[in-house]
Amino acid sequence: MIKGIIFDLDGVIVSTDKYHYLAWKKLADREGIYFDEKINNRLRGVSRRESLNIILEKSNKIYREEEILAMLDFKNNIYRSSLINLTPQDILPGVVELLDYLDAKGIKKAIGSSSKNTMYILERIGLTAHFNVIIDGTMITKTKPNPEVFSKAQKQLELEPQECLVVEDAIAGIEAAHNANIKACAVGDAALKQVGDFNLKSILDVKEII
Ligand code: B16
Ligand code: MG
Repeated sequence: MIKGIIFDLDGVIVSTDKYHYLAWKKLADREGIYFDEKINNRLRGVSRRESLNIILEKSNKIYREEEILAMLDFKNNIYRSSLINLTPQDILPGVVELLDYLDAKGIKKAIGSSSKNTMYILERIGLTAHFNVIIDGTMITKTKPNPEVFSKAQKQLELEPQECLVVEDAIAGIEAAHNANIKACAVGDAALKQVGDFNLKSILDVKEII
């Protein structure tokens, strides 16, 4: 029986993925590195540092550590500036209805995100108080597909893995759920690629599974 749902944030609750793309694109253009939407899909759910490593696969230049750190800051500053415009209207369709439904059913809710900007994003969209547990990029040492983020959320929910479901848009996130022995509902890019245990057209289809 499902007693808790662990939601990824970016691409599931809110479409900050487009802002990540635009900020990385600015950095790649500045550095003269080829970057497109296909490469961007590999960054979904992956930490900031690991995302830059993937982008730098297309570069021949060897960067010094301080240059890497400066690039991470450059990207995050652009990304943070775009988050200022986030409002509750940016919550993805069906999310609020699903959260209310889970409340009515007494099912616990958690966030399991790789983002170090999670708390800021949740505050901007007014959803912080809706979650029993929030695990984000500041609380983990290993990025998805490592199971750390979801295992931590599952333990803090005080549930067993088989009592939880993860909702994810990233292939790396679906793998992370599986590595945590938790079944995964795929939405967005991951659903298109049919990598979930359940591949959903709408997040509201979670209602049919629990
Ligand atoms: P930040 P999620 C992930 O969020 C994003 O999908 C990924 O593109 C990003 O690099 C990562 O957060 C780190 O984000 O730079 O804000 O710390 O999908 O796990 O909610
Ligand atoms: Mg995501």
